[in-house]
Amino acid sequence: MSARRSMLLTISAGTDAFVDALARASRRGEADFSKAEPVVREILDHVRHEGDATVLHYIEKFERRAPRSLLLRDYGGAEALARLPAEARNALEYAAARIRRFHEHERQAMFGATFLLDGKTSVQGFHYEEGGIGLGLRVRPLRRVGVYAPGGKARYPSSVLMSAIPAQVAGVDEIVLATPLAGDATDDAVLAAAHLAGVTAILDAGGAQAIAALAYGTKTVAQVDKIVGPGNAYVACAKRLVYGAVSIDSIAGPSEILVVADETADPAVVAADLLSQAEHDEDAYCFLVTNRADLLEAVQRELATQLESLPRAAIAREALKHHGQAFLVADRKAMAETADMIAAEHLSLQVDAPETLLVSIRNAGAAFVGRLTPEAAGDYVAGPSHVLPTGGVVRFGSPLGVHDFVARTSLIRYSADALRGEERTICALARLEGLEAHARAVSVRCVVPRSGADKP
Ligand code: HSO
Ligand code: ZN
Repeated sequence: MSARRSMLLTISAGTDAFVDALARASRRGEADFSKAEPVVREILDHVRHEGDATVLHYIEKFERRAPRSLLLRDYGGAEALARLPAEARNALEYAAARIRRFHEHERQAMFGATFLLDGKTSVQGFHYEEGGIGLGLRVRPLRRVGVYAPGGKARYPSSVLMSAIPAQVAGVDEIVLATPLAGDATDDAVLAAAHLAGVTAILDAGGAQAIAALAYGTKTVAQVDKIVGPGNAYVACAKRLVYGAVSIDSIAGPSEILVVADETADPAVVAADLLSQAEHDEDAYCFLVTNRADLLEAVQRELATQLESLPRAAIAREALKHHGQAFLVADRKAMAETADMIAAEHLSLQVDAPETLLVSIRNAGAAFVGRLTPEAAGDYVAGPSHVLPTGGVVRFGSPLGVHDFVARTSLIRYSADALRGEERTICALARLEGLEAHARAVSVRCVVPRSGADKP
């Protein structure tokens, strides 16, 4: 059975429509950049060769404004924070503290090990010795990163916190926030968030021109090592094209939520969660996976009722119309399998024993466990970054975190005896590959020393 009910398209297991819909849902991340790419290539090329003047030219052309300066080092973040109404200021400070604590836990758990590199200087990473060979891995923060934050209808101070705080906790020296400023009081929340997140400068630009400036550097904007943060199709396309000159995080597509619900779920809560993603934009994805037809009917009714009083109902309706789907399946096993195939950015488990179900779901960007946990709490205050892979990328991608802002250096140190012990093995492998100079670079060190030359 496949029929358009009021809000979510219902697809029942065991039908061809189910197989098709699931296959289409798993391919939803295949972005089509054919429209954006020629424009973006031209922008990247111009900025790369002509620098600041071109960035300003594109800002004028696309953003219809002329910023006084491209890069603001003293952007007045502390003053902006002080100007905010107390409730907003407290909320931002509270969120920043929670996000920082979560990422400090991440840093400690994943990169907390340290060792003495020169016998007295402690560095992050690990080190051990094996038969006279010192081996280690040094973890080092990136020096300079660019954090992109969109302007317009998706201007979210929370995303500034969620992108920049992990970089700050990782120990990045310079965090440049690229975002188009409005030049009025509406900037305050973004400037305040930048201040709380340790942003060191603001690049007052958006779009592909901002990505180009960060990736290639100009006279006023220093080249960064990595660009992170969500943006529109032009930004996504630009990030993809500059990869190599700089690193990037995963390419963000429209927001997604997948609610898995059984008979213990409250239809009003399920509908509210679906709408909380649907209101982001017309392309947002809202999936429901359930084993209960009666629950699905109740959710459909709730969606219609709740939409009536939603300020962004027009956007949410479009999202539901394009990408609102309910998968009706037989049992918990099928619920887990379906959720796994969809591989959603946000997975909300509104079922009995949610952790037990989660054991059999591999693919999810962030899991919201139990019906008391709204996805919106994760968007703002819970702690983990809300910058998450979309479009099924969670199969191999992870939430933005401290790991995105560090690189590693392998450390290798041989003693004379250790090298002699491995000389034959290394030379055998080098000659197997026809690389005689490699073999000689080992043997030249293994000649019996004259006096005193055997010191390490
Ligand atoms: N849910 C969005 C993030 C966000 N929500 C920002 C509110 N503000 C990411 O998918
Ligand atoms: Zn959201």
